[in-house]
Amino acid sequence: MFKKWFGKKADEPQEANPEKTTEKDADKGTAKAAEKAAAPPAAAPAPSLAPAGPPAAARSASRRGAWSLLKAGLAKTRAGLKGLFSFRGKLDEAAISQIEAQLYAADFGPEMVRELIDGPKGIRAAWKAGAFEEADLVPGFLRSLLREILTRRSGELKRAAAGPTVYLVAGVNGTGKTTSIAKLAFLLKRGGSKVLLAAGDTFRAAAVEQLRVWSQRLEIPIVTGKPQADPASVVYQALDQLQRESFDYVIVDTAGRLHTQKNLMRELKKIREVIRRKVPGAPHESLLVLDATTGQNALNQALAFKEEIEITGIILTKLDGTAKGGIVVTINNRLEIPVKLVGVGEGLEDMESFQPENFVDALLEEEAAS
Ligand SMILES: Nc1nc2c(ncn2[C@@H]2O[C@H](COP(=O)(O)OP(=O)(O)O)[C@@H](O)[C@H]2O)c(=O)[nH]1
Ligand SMILES: [Mg+2]
Repeated sequence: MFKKWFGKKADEPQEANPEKTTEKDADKGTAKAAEKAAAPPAAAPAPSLAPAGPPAAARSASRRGAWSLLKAGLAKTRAGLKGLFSFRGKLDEAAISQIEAQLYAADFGPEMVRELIDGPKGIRAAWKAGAFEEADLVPGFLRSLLREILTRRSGELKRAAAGPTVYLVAGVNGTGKTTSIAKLAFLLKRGGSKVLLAAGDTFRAAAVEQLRVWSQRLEIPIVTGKPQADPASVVYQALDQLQRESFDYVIVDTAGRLHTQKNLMRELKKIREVIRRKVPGAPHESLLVLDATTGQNALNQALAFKEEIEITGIILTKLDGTAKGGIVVTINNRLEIPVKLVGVGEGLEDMESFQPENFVDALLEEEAAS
C-alpha cells in the first residue's frame, strides 16, 4: 500500500537525488530572498543546541533571526490561510465550513481539523457558547488552541547528561537527511561544540562525497568507510574516534530506506545496536527525516518507520516548499513523536528547533501586520 508514494523496489537502497528541486526554486529572488537578506547574516544558534547558552543579547538577536526565517519558510502556508482573517460580524455555519476547508487545504489532517472545529475546546463549541460575537476573533482563537495542542508534545533535542551525544538520522531517500545533518552540525559547531560526522550511507560513493563536501565546508571531521562497507563498521569507527578524541557530538548519516526493505531495516537496527553498546545511553536521539512537501505521505512514512525502529524525534524538512505546513501539526499530534527541528531552505542556516509558539505565530500572523 505504500508503494505508490515510496515508488522503489523492496530491498533496493534508494539512490541519492541531489538534483531534486522543490517548488522553492520558483521563490528565488522573491519576498523570501528579500526577507532573508534583511535577516542578520550570522544569527546565533538556538540556545537549546548550544552547550552553554549564548548571552541574553545574542539570544534575542537569534530569536529575531529565527523568527524571520520561520516566517519566510511558512509564507506559502500562511498565504493559503489568509482567508481566516477575512471574517467579519458574527460567526455562522458557512464561515465555520470555510475555516474547516482552509485547515484541510493546509494539511492539518482530519483528526486535527476535527479537534480544532468540533473538539470540546474547538471553534464550534466556543461559538455555541457565545464566544464569537466578532468573527475576527477566529485567528486569535486558533492560535491559542494550536499552541496548547502543540505544546502537549514538543521537545528539544536530548543531550547526554555527561559525555558525548550521539544522533542517528534515518529516513526515506531525498527527504533531506544529509542536508539536515550538515545544518545541525553547523548549529552545534557555532554553539561551540566539537562535532564528528559518520558517513553511514555507504551504499553509493556519491552519498559519502556529499557529506564529505559538507564536512570540508564546515571544517568538521568525518569518518568514512570504503565503498559498500558495512555501515555499522563505519559507525563503530566513528564512535571509537569519538571516545579517543573527546568530541561532544557525533551525527550518523544513513542510506535512504523504506520500511518494506527488511534487510535495510535490519541494518539500521544493527547500527543502533552498535551505538547502544558502545556509548551508554546512546543514541540520544533517533531522528526520522520527513519531507513536508509530501504532505500526508510523510505521516504515512513516519507511521511505517515507527513500526520498525524506535524514533525519538522528527526533522521536518522543506517547509519552505509547501503550502501545507499544517502537516507539522498533524505529525506532532498523530505520531506521539515530537517534531524537533524544521528545515525551511537549502542553506546551512535554514533550520531551527521547533518551538510551538513561534511556529503558530509564524503560521497565523496576519500578512498586513507583518
Ligand atoms: N527547499 C528545501 N530543500 C531542502 C531542505 N532540506 C533538504 N533540501 C534539499 O533536498 C534535496 C535532498 O537532500 P539530501 O540531504 O541529499 O537528502 P537525503 O537523500 O535524505 O540525504 C537536496 O536538494 C537538498 O538541498 C529544506 O529544508 N528546504
Ligand atoms: Mg543522504
